[in-house]
Amino acid sequence: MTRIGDNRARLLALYTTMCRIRAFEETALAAHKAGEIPGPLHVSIGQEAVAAGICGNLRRDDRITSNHRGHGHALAKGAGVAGMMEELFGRAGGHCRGKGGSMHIADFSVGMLGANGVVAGGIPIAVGAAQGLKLMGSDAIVACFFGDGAINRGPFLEGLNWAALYRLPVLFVCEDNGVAAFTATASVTAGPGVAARAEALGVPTVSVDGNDAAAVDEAAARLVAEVRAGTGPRLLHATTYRITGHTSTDPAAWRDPAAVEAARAAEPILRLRARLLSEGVAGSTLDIIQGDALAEMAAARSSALAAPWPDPAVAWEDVQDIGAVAGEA
Ligand SMILES: Cc1ncc(C[n+]2csc(CCOP(=O)(O)OP(=O)(O)O)c2C)c(N)n1
Repeated sequence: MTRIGDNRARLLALYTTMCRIRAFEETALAAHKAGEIPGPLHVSIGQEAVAAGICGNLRRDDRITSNHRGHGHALAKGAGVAGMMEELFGRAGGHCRGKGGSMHIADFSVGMLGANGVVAGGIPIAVGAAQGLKLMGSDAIVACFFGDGAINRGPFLEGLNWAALYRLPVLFVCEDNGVAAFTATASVTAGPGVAARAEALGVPTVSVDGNDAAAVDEAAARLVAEVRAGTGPRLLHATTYRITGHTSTDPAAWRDPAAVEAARAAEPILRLRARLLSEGVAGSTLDIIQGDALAEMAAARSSALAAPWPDPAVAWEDVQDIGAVAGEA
């Protein structure tokens, strides 16, 4: 893939996606604080470059699976903002009719197979989807997002093993923010980490600065092409930093304030902005992109607040094993 000539457009597209993710999550946090959203949110502020860089290299018919911190993945893959916001607000027009909330947003129309509250739960789903695509003779691929905490769960081993054995079209993406909820991941992880584990299973791995959107984009372009060509799974290890606490109710007092301050200075949107400015893009152009993103999300918040609640009669629809739930088993 040649980038000469279209490089600035690519960077601006990345910037736009990242600003939209940041604006969505900041708006959602404000709505949560105002009591408009039931249940906590897991936001990805500081990690936006990974979602934007990967999904910018995917086709609409490619699939993704996500984790509990999935707003950015869904948005970058093209999920509708109104449906996402309404889902957080528990309204009938949400992508999952208001039943899933923040941790379970799915939008099959754009290949977003679902966020997932179970750590590592998206990995077998991605592998199964990839096997289905391969059986159907499709050249679509699956990008599978998970955190560094997920590599200590069984589905990581099972999923990578199966994908490698059957040469399935999966790009595994480990967003390594150094913590699993509140715990330093290194303190609970044996051995050298995710890349070594993947390589041991024969899954080629690339490591990248996950706060450098252009670097993620470059790496993703190459890996997506390899996976699409049928060479089997690949893994991208993207190091990043989650600026906020674990959930919207966590003030993150456990964080080292100096580390947070350093992370704010090195956060991916500011970094890409600096690069675009240095390449001659006007600051006013970037301000407009940011302002548009904020306006889009503010409008989605107002609409979600005014949107109808689900009919209580549908509460038991979409529920597995309904007999047991209703006490009839
Ligand atoms: C199977 C399972 N075990 C425990 C939890 C509780 N839990 C929620 S998020 C989380 C940490 C996940 O770490 P990571 O995937 O690195 O993402 P992070 O939240 O740190 O960004 C844990 C242990 C869970 N949701 N699922």
